Amino acid sequence: MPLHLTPAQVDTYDREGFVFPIDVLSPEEVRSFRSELEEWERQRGAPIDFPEKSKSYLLFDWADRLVHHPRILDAVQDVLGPDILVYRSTLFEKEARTPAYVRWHQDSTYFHLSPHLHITAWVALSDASVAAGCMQALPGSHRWGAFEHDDKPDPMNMIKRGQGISGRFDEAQGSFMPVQAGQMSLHHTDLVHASAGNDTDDRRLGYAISYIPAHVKPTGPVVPSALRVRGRSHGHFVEEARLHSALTPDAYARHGEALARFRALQDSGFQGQPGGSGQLAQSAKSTDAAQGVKNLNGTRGASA
Ligand SMILES: O=C(O)CCC(=O)C(=O)O
Repeated sequence: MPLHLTPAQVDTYDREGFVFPIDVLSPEEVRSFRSELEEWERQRGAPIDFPEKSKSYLLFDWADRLVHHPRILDAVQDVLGPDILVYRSTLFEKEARTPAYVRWHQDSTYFHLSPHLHITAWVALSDASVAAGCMQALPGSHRWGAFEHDDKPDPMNMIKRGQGISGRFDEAQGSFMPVQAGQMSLHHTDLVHASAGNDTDDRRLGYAISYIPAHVKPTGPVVPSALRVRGRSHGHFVEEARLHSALTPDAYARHGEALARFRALQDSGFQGQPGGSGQLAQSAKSTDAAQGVKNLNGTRGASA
């Protein structure tokens, strides 16, 4: 018996590669998470950006509470089973009336995990309507295999290197995945998905949490870190410690170490493609990623 999803929702996820909307947060919770984030942004005088918007659960109380939220974890457990790690998170933020977007892509091509069992819980902290640039997906594409990706960096692309699939789905619209504040969608790591700009007067805030079952293994030359949030760890990742004091120098140091590990892998290229992690030593010699790999291999397996 599922813990939070209905059997029909579990079937939909299996068949389509995504499922929505799933109610997870009360209006009070949405208000408190969003106001904590926006109070921090007000103090710094700018919207959240890298590095804080990546793996935010190692820096902010609101994000720590979200990745441990029992309703989110219950829904994720319905798909992944009882031993659950957070591999990464990204706050996908589109300011009001901006053309921020992501290209058609598959997360698995640059997450460097095997098998492909990672799931993203995309939790809406504001309404993500079609007009606000909610996610779009190609139903069933999680079963179509891996597509070749390339990098097209662009300031308006919310994914750092602008990863995406060229020339295949450029004109496609896909199925929209609108969610209201407090709801989430779940999508499979092999699903082809994208999103367009925000044409509304509110910012669009989606906290995308990448959960993996603890038996999944990292591939590639650097052991990345992950946070155990339910059940037991299987020892395949450097274990992150749960945040105990938000935004302190200690929290920033742990966050920086975790991000360095993640980026060294992510910036090494695409899994299974020329220039991907299998060929890291050759392809990434002159990049920051290569330097990161060099530094981190010295501390392989050390705790973050
Ligand atoms: O928030 C978006 O529009 C894109 C999110 C995304 O690509 C993801 O969560 O994998």
